[in-house]
Amino acid sequence: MSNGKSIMFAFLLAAAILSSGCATYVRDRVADAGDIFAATVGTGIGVTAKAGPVHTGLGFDIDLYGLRGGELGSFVPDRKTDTLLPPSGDAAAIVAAIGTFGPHKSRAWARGKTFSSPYLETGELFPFLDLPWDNDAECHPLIDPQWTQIDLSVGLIASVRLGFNPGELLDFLIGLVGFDLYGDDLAGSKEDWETLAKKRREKSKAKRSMQ
Ligand SMILES: [Ca+2]
Repeated sequence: MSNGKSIMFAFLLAAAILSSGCATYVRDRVADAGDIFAATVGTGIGVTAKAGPVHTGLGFDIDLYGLRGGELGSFVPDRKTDTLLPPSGDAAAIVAAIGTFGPHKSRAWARGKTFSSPYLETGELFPFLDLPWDNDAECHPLIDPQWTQIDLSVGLIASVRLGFNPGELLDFLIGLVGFDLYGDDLAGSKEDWETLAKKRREKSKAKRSMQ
């Protein structure tokens, strides 16, 4: 192979490696950006507000469409999955509040964004607190994304939710230089969600054992 051909080959190889790495990087940064804000429309009545685990209001809502937990699209329950509870919604009666987000074995689940109130799993209610609960909670980051989520929902038959998560903003910003605060950089991966969720849990466990 001549020098010219060798240089061209090396250039093409570097370009191919770089472009595949870049595509993964870009997909993960786009996914991180999508976690920062929530904006959904749905159905409900009254007002609910949440700042991390502090959750109150008077009313309920069910998300139908929009952006929440990095997912953009429909939150309409899938009849085929036998879901008894809506996959995304809040209910609050001043001191008692519950919330739930996202079906298991979804992209949001693999990225550690799904949660339920303990009430939905154990029947326990805590005054003004809606603690994020998940089967995999012990494997979540020490600061779960839900600890930094701020949401406001207003409904009068139709409902609107707006949310902001400063923790996810930090995850996005430091993600630009290659650090994954919430262990959710899976958007560039090609494996199925269960495999990815397992990997995230193992990564979180390893991080915890080092702390
Ligand atoms: Ca991230």
